[in-house]
Amino acid sequence: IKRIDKDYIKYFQSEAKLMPYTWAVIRIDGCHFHKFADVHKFEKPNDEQALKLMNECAVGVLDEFREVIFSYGVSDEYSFILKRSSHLQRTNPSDIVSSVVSFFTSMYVMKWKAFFPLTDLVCQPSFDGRVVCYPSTEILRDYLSWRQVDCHINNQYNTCFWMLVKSGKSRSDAQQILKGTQSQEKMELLANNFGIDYNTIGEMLRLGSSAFWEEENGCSKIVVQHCNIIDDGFWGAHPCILA
Ligand code: DGT
Ligand code: MG
Ligand code: MG
Ligand code: MG
Repeated sequence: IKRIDKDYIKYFQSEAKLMPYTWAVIRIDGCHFHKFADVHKFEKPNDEQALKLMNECAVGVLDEFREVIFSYGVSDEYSFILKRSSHLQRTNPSDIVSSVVSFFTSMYVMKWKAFFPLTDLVCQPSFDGRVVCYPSTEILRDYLSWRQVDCHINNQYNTCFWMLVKSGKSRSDAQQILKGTQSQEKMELLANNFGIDYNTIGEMLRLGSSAFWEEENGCSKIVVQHCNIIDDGFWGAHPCILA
C-alpha cells in the first residue's frame, strides 16, 4: 500500500476561520420553497402551520447548538446568531453552516406530521445556508432590522395580492393594481376593499418569529415570540442577549 503524507493532503483544505469577536449569523433558506409550498398546498400568502414548523425547528437548533443565542425567522428562512465568544467561531465556517443546515432539515422532516397530519411529505425539503460575520452590535441590529422590514414589506404586499386574487382579479391585474403603491396605500386598499385592518393581522405574519433563551423563575428556557426587534424596546427588555 502506498503511504501518503497526511500533512500534504490536508494542505489542500481551506483553513478560513470566522472573524473572532464578531457576531456570526447563519442564515438558512428553503430551496425552491415556491414549489415546495405549492406541492404541499400551503395556504396563501401565509401558512401558519408551515411557519410554526419552521419555529419548532429553530427551537431545536437553539437546544442543540448552545452557542446560538438568538434567532429570527420569516417565510422559509431563519437567521441564527452565535454568541460572540462562541468556541464555534474558531472552527471552520463550513462545519458550522453544514451542521446547522442538516440538523434543521432533518428536524423539519421529523416534525412534519405533527404540523401537517393530513398531508404527506411528497418531496424532500432542503435548505441552503451561509454565515456572515458582523463586526459590531449596531450592524447586527441593522441586519435583524433589515430582515424584519423585509418580512413587513413582503407580508403587506402578499396580503393585498392574494386578497385581490381571491376576490376574482387575475394575477396580472392584481400586480398592476399594486405596482408602485406605498405602505399607506396598501393599508387603505385592505381597509376599503376588504374591511381588513392590517394591524390586526396575526403578529407572527406581520413581525416574523424570534426564538431565544429567556430566564423565567430562575431557569432558562427557549421561547418563541413575535415582537418588534427594530426598536430599542425589545433589546432594552432583554439586555442579556447581546451583552
Ligand atoms: P430559492 O430560495 O431561491 O431556492 O427559491 P424559493 O422559491 O425558496 O424563494 P424564496 O426563498 O425567495 O421565497 C420563499 C418562497 O416560499 C415564496 O416564493 C413562497 C414560499 N412560501 C414560504 N412560506 C410560505 C407560506 O406560508 N405559504 C405559501 N403559500 N408559500 C410560502
Ligand atoms: Mg435560497
Ligand atoms: Mg427559499
Ligand atoms: Mg426565502
